[in-house]
Amino acid sequence: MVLNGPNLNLLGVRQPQIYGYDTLDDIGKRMATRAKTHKLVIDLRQSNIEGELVTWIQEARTTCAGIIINPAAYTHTSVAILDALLTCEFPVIELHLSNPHKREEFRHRSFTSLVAKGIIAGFGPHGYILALDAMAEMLNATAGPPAKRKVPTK
Ligand code: CA2
Repeated sequence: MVLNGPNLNLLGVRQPQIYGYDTLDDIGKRMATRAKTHKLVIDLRQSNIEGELVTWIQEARTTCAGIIINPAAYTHTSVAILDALLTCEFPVIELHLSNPHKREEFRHRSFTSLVAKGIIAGFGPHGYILALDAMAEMLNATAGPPAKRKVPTK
């Protein structure tokens, strides 16, 4: 599951100098194509509502292999999203289009980082592809050596 927090529905429409020219729809299409090469399927969602993101994280616990999440402003504020992510037993990757550490000090603190396996930040929309590749790698690694994998690689 690929989760996106508040205002990311405005991607490609406002502030392209910070967040790039791609819309979330563009990103979703590129991720879906890339996901096929990894034999994965993505479910990309966006919400401006904290509780909705929490509900989707709970849903992902039983339906998904991992979460890539750009919690947007909730990165820096949401204990509720952190608590929901803490209940997940699969890999969580935190993702940001910009590099929050180059920005205002209040963006330097991330609750999500406490649970994330890894963080990708500052690569714009391409970060979503980097995160997907990293997720595929992690899922393959946890599947064990090729002989023990349930899904054949070819
Ligand atoms: O760099 C990121 O991806 C952020 O998660 C984006 C958040 C910001 O609060 C984080 O500190 C870093 C803001 C998302 C706002 O999205 C917009 C997209 C287009 C136009 C305006 C806002």
